[in-house]
Amino acid sequence: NLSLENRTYVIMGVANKRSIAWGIARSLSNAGARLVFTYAGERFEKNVRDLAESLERSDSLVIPCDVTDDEQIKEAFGRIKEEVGVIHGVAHCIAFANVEELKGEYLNTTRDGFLLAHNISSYSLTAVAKEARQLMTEGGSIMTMTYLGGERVVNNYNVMGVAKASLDASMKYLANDLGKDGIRVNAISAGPIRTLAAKGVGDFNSILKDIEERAPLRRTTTTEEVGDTALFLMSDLSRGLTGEMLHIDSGFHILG
Ligand code: 0WD
Repeated sequence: NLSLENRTYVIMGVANKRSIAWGIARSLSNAGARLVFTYAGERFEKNVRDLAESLERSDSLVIPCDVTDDEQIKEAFGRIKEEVGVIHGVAHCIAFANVEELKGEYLNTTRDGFLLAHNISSYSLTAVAKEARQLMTEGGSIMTMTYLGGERVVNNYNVMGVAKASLDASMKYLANDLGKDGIRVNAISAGPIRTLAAKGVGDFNSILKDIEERAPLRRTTTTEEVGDTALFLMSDLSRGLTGEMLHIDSGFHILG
């Protein structure tokens, strides 16, 4: 069933109340889960603590974890092990690229910008899965957030699209590695949502408008829709699903 009672999930990537990670947190929390939040740096700490305290359960753990630093990832999961022991899943909702490289021609991507986007947006899933596996002794579910721009060209998405393609492939290789431990790995490909990260993408408003006009459901995606799909992925109802990408995008991806 859909209940997550007696289970603990790590939510990575809440920046503010518009974050997709926060939509996921609310859905999992409503299903009875205990949550651990990780945040990128000090400037996010208060936001994340305030949001965590607004949940019905008051036993959330809130800890720092900048995913560019292997030591911080190790320390974060070490603390999670001490405080909660076993975890049942991780929601990886983290991405970053330089804003100057999210417009114009992809060709202008710098080596540093390319590596930065791939480091934070793609490699981090692998680094996190490696630590999480050790705490997922009862099996469970790891999920990440991706976007259509990794499968085909979306104007201005540029280096982030290339990083998402790498993330999507990592998700499959991780699913293959971790399946034998009863750990499933999947991705949600969300339609565009107005968040802090989305603000960096050039001409984001026209992307949203196109969805409203042409997507089968004729509306943009909400963080609640993504959250409820994450709940499915974290629950036993999805026990046969791994290595999969689910498009929660009002059906936009089927259009030519
Ligand atoms: O349209 C959208 N908003 C879509 C987002 C459509 C499809 C997918 N996504 C993806 C994003 O690419 C990302 O992977 O969903 C994920 C979550 O993004 P979001 O909710 O749209 O954006 P936001 O609320 O900004 O959360 C992303 C967070 C960061 O926020 P900032 O504002 O700093 O970019 O990723 C985290 C941080 O909290 N983050 C990091 N966390 C740990 N270590 C790091 C880092 N080094 N860098 C960024």
